[in-house]
Amino acid sequence: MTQPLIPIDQCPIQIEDDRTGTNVETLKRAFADNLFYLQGKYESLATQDDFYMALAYTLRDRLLSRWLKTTKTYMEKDVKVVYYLSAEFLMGRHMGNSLINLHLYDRVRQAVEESGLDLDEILEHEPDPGLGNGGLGRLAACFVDSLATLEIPAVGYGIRYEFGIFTQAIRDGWQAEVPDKWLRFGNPWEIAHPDQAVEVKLGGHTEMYHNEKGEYKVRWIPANRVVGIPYDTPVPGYDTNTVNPLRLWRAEASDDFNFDAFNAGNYDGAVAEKMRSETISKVLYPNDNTPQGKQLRLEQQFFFVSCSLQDIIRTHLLRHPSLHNLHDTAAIQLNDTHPAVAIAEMMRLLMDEHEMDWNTAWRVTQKTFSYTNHTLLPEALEKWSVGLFEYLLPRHLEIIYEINRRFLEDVKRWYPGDDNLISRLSLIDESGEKYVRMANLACVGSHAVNGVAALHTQLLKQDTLRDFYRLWPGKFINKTNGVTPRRWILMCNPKLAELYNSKIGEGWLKDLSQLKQLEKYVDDPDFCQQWREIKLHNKRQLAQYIWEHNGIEVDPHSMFDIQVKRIHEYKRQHLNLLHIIALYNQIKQNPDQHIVPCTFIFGGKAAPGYFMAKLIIKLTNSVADVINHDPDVRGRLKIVFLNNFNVSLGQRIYPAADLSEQVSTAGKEASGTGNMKFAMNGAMTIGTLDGANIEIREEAGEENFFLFGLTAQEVADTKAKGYNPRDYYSSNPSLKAVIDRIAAGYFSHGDKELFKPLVDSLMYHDQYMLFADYQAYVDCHKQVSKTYSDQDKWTRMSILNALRMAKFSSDRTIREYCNEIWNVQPVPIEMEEYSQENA
Ligand code: CJB
Repeated sequence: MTQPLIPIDQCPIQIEDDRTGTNVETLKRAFADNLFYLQGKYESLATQDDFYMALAYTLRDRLLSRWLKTTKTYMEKDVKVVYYLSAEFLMGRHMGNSLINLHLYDRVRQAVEESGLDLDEILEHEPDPGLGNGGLGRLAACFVDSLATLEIPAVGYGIRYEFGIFTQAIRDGWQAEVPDKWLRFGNPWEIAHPDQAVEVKLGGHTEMYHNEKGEYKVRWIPANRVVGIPYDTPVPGYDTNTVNPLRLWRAEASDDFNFDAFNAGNYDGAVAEKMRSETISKVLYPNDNTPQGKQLRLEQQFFFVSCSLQDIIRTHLLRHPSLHNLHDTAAIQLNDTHPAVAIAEMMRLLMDEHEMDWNTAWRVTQKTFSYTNHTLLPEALEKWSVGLFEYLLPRHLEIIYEINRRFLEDVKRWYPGDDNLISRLSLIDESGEKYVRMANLACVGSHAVNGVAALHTQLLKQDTLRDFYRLWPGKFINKTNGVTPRRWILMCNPKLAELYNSKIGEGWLKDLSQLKQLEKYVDDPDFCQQWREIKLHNKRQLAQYIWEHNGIEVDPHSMFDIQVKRIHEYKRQHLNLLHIIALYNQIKQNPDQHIVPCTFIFGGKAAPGYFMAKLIIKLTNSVADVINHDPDVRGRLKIVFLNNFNVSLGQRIYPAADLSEQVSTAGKEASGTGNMKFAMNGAMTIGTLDGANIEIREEAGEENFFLFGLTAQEVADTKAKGYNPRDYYSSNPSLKAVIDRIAAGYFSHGDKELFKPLVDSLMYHDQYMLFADYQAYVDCHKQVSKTYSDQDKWTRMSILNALRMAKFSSDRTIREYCNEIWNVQPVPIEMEEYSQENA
C-alpha cells in the first residue's frame, strides 16, 4: 500500500535540512548541492552564472515553505484578496531583496565567502528583470513589496514578457536599442504552473441561442484560442512570513489550434499561425505615457486580463457556490487603463459563462473593481478603434455598447438636454473615427477612481475626468504614491541604514516615521560628519562606475546634480541642458570667475519611436563632449549620460545625489516617484510645483526645497493667453545666447540642421513652456550653488529631507488603499521556526 506524502510543514520531526536551514554550514552545503545537481557543474568548471543560479535556488528553497503556508492560510481562512492587475511590473533584481527580506544577508555572505567566492559579484550577475517602462511599473513593484510586508493577501497579475524593456546603448551620442533577452539563462525565481493554464478566446463573432431554460443567450464563437500559462514568482514581505505570488502569464498556442489547417496539409501555414499567437507575450511595448494603438497591444491587454479574471473566479469558486459575493473575496485594482477591458470581460464571464443576469453582474463588477489613473497628458489616454475592437473582441464591444446605453440613459435622466455632456461621457468617442475610451470604461465600471498625488487628483477632478466627478464625487479619492524603503534605503544605501540602525534600531524599516526621532542629531557635529562621509562614499562609488562605463573622470567632491527618468519633453531634460549651457557661457565669457564644481548626471530611455526624446539624448551627449573637453572649463563642469538606466542602476544613483532635478512643467507629472527616492537618500530637490514635489516640499519644509517655475494654474493661464516663446528669447540675453549657441551648430561640429527640430520646437510651439521657466530655473540654481558652498547648511537640509520622508513609504500608500478602497485586512502567517538560527 502506498503512503501519502507528508506535507513538509506537518513533518513530525523538524529538521534543519538543506532546503530550509539557515546556518552557515547548511547554506554552504545547499549551495554546493544546487551547483552540482541543478547546474550540473563541478565548482572548478562553474561560471559566475552557475554560482548565481545555485545561490538563487538556495534562496528560493528558503522562501517555499513560507510561500506555500501563505497560500494555504488564505484558502483555509477564505480571506479577501487584493488582485493588482498591471501590464508592467518593474521588479528589479530579486536576490538582494530576498537576502534582505529573509534576514539572510550576513550568513549568506559568510557562506559564499567561505566557499571562496564574492557575493557582490554574484549579485551583479543577476539580469535586471525589466518588465516595465518606468514609474508605473516600478510603482507596481513597490506595491507588491508593501502588500507582503503588511501581510495583506495579494496577487500581482501581469504578463511574462519574453523581452523586457530594451537595453539602451549609446552610439555616436544617439540611443540604440538592443533586445533584452533576460530569460536566456533561465529564471530561477519563477515556478511554472501549466496545470493551472487557462484558455483565452480571440476574434470571431457572436450568436444568439436558447439555453436549457429557454432563455435567449449570447455566445462568442472565437476565431482563435490562446493558452495562458502562469509563472509565479515569490514576493516575500520584510520581517514577516508572508510570501505572496506575482503571477505572470505566458501565451502559448492551444493544442487544437488550427487543427483543420494541419489536416488539410497546410502544415507550415498552421505553424506560422501558431507562432503568431505565441507572440502575444513576446515583448513589452517600450512606450511610457504614450500608448501605441497596435493590435498586438490590445491582444496583450485582453490576454492577461482574461487569464487573471478566470483565475480569480476559479479561486473564488473553490470556496463559494456562486459568484454573487465575488466582491467579498476579491478587490481588483486596475493599474491605469491597460487592464480596463477587464470591466467588459468580467461582465462576459459572469453573464455568458456563469449565467448571471445583467443587473447582478454589473453590481458585482462595480463593487469589485477600482481604477488608478496615472497621467493627465491627453495623448496618453488610451482609446481603441471600434473596428479593431470588434475584430478582436466582438462580444466585448456588444457589452461595452450595452454598458454605455444604460449609462447614458441615466445621464439623460440626471441632466436632461445636455448633449455635449453626453458626448463627453460616452464610452465611445464619435467625433471622427469611432473609438472606445478606456478611461471612461474604467470610471463607469469601478467603485473608486484615484489619482497618484494630491495635485494630480485635483486636476483629474477639475479637468481630465471632471464630468465623471460631477456625476459621482464620492468615487474620487487621492492616493499619493510611495516607494519601498527596503529597496530604496536599506538595499541601495547600506551605510545610511547602518547609521539609522545604530541610533534607533531597525523599526524604521516598517515604520518610516521613526526617522523623525533622529532630528535631534541635526546639529550634532559627529552625526553631520558621518552623514557627509556616507554621501561621499556613495559618490565615490558612482564616480568609479562612471569611470569604468563612460571613461569620464568626475570629482566626488563636486556637486552631483542628477536627472534620471524616462526622456520626455514634459519632463524637460532639455531645460537642465539650457542651464548647463548658460553656465558654460559664463565660463567662456570669464574663465576665472568662481563657479561651484558640478557633475551633471543624466540617465533614461526614450521610446524608440519618439524622435524628439532621442534628439534630447543626442544633445546631452554632444554638450557633454564639448564641455568635458574644453580647457577653459578646467573640469569644473562635467556632464555624464549613463546609458541603460534601470532599477539596479537607480540603486547606485539615488544614494549618490546631492541635487535631484524634478523640473516637469507644472500639471504634467502625475506624481513622480524618483523624486521620493532621491529625497529619502538625502538629496535636495530643485523642482516645480508638480506632482508629488508639492507634498515632498510640504513634508521637508519650504526652506529645505529649491522651488522655481510657474504653477499649474499659471501654466494654464499663460497657455490661454497665448504663450509666445519668442518674447522670452528676445528679451532675455542669457537665454538668447544659449539658444543661439545650439542653433549655430556649436555642439554639432557646425551642423546647424541637427538640433534645429528641437530649437524650432522651443522657439515656436513648445507645449512645455521651457522659456517661461528658464530665468526662474537659472536663478534657483544660483541659490543652490550658494547653499552648497555652505556645507554645514547643506548637510542640515539634506538630513531633514531624508528624515521627513515617512509619507512616501509605499507602506503608507498601501495602508490607505486597504482601508479606503479595498476593504482588506492583514492576515498574519503563523509558522513554527525550524531552528534557533531562524529566529
Ligand atoms: N506613468 O510611468 C508611467 N507610465 C504611463 O504610461 C503613465 C504614467 C507614471 O506613473 C507613475 C506612477 O504613478 C507616476 O509617478 C508618474 O508621474 C507617471 O508619469
